[in-house]
Amino acid sequence: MERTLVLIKPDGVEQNIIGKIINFYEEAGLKIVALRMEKANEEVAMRHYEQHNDKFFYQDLIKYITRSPLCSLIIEGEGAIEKVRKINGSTNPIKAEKGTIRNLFAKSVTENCVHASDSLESAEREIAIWFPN
Ligand code: IDP
Ligand code: MG
Repeated sequence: MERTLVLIKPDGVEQNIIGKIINFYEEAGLKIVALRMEKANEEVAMRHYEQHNDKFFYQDLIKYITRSPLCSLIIEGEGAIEKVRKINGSTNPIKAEKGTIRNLFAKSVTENCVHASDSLESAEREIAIWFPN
């Protein structure tokens, strides 16, 4: 069964909407198969976002993702990668489709509440980063 890595980012945890966010995935018939909560350290954050290390927003992104606890989840289901990306909505909340998590809860293009893997390869890579055991 397909698996994807989701992060409820620090702004999502700070807004007290972990439960609301998880509900979106469960309502879509997806299964939460692993869940952790931790304050990410810089090394893990940098590995997770290594493909963005040349972007203008990279420093802000690392600072944001490490500032307070986040929730990491492995979510399983048929077509889970695409389904979760759709539920999350576009990166920029202004462009996010109505009813998506980012449309409802994201504050800005950086502080957009959730992360989800964008391919089978990144799901495998990201699950190994956040769930090394
Ligand atoms: P994604 O999270 O929708 O896959 P990516 O392009 O992979 O979006 O970017 C990773 C994260 O970096 C975004 O979720 C957001 O937090 C941040 N980000 C992306 N683009 C920008 C930008 O133009 N300005 C500031 N932050 C950005
Ligand atoms: Mg991405």
